[in-house]
Amino acid sequence: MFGHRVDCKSKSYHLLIGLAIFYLHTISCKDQQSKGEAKFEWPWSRWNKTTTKGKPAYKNDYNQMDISQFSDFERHPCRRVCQQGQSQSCYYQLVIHNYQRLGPECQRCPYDERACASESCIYGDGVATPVMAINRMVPGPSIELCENDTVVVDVLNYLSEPSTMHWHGVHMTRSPEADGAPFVTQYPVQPGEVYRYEFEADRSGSLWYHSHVGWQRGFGVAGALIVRQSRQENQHSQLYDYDLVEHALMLQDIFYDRDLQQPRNILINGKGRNHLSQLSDSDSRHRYERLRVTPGYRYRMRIILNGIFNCPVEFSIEQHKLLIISTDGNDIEPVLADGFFLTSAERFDFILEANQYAKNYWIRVRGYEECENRKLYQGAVLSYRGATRTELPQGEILETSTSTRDFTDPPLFINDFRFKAANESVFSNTLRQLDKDNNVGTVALRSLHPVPWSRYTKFQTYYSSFSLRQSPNGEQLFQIDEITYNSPGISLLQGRNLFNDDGYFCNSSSLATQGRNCQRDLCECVHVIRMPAFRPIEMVVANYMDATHPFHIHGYTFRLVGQGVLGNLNDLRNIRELDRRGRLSRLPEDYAAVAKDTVQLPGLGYIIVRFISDNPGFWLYHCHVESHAVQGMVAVLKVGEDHQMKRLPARVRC
Ligand SMILES: [Cu+2]
Repeated sequence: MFGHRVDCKSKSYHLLIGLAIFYLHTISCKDQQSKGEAKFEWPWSRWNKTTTKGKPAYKNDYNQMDISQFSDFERHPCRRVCQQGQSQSCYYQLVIHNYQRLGPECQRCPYDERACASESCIYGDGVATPVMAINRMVPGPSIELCENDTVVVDVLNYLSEPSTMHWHGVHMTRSPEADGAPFVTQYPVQPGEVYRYEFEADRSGSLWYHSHVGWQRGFGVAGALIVRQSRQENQHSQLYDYDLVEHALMLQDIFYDRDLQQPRNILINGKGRNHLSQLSDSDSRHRYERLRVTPGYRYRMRIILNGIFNCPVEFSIEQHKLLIISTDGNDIEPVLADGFFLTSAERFDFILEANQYAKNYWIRVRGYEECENRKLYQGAVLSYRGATRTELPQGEILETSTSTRDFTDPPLFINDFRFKAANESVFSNTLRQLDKDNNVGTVALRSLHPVPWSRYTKFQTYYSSFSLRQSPNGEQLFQIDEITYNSPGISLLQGRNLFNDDGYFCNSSSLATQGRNCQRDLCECVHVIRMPAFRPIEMVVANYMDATHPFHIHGYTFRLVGQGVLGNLNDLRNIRELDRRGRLSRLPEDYAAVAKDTVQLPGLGYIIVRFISDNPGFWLYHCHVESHAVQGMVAVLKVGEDHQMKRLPARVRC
């Protein structure tokens, strides 16, 4: 009891100090504002809608930059064959700046393919449109590391708006301040400023990096982050001969100009045909990405979807099978398939055996949902040594045959986002789906590693929901737990000792305690869900919308133990009730559930994910469709107590 009182006293003491600092801070910010300096938004500022409101001042200021600052890291010393116990310290400089597709640098490219390779030309699909580039590249340069390398990246913001960089898939166990979540783990990097990200490559796999502010990812601020293992540690090393960085493909649905309403194309490594022209796919005036292979060898390929709109894609290669070995950087038991689906931020690695007649083949990407409405698709060229280097495959990209097999044998695709409703066991449903449609659902994939808990582990379950509602003024509000996220004004990790959580945060239970009904009222606040550290955690997330949403959390890799569609019964009240009666089934306890950091939350369906909360901190939890996240489909997981998190200097800032 005594201890408790002391604790309370010290808490209120801290709170008083915190309030005093806030007060002083607000005063000084007001002073600065009156002098016409930086504006301090307090207490709430909406989620970083930087590029949506008003027209930002786009300056083509890259001309003044020192060209020697740019690098594609092709000769970087950390690009090497990984050896056990030989980690390095790796330094990179990323300059983010405004740029243009089909700018003056590309004048000769439409007539001469070789001219497109000039280092300063971003040809894209041949439509002039503003982009945000990294080191004059879209997507940005690939970073290649070995597991356990120490990474130091200076990000120079030459944009005319704030920015941050998120390292998608890196757990940031010892460096939460490098996670790149604006006002959660850091203050945004202001125009003209540099921020140094220092972290350890704490796991291997196909990871990526991207801006976490506004629509910058959609303007092109993203790149591949490939972390390899030594041959001894790599359990799939026997399956392939080559793992080349040029075989990493970043797919992106893009918009034109600053029209953020709709996707206009899908690009593969920033290239491809446009859909404004009537030219056939195999017309030599299109500029496609080319992947070269030599007959008889096996190649590891890495596919990353930098998805901006609700635009899942289907990936396949003409007349080739894909041996799928990894998803989101996590190795799985290999599955031989004809192709796979990706929603935003998901990755698949596969092995392609160059065992077909030596010619050029189409690599095919077909868009669905919002991309299907506009009939968007894209191609790249798989070019065998011996085939004509400049020639394109014959025929149209999507019309060519799917498989090398006989057509009576239906093609097999994995990770299909189009689920079928079923009230029964998810797992038997998955197996039946395998049977009927010959497709493998995400939940049926098997990790190479058993789950890190026992069959007797008791999980603490959190129920959560993704939904959409209309505000009275017609604005679409995307929500988690029927709350639209507002960005705080004080970065949560840096300022955590300066505020009282209960006054600063909200979540469904705190709002219910206050008598707020978020189904009726509009709830907008700093949505923070608290979880204890170092506990087995389970999240059951329901989707109230027809569309699939890519569920993503920072700081963790989780295991997917359930995924299904309940249709009209898919609300949390029903799901809780089903669960209470033991009818919301999970995979068997001994099943090596697939490990992911982003997973499809099916339309009118649900997912069940599990992880051990061994990484205390503030971690974003959000939909990875950019257009949904900027409209509020975001929350924060506060894992552990303030004292369990890394000590960082408390900072407030204008
Ligand atoms: Cu979404």
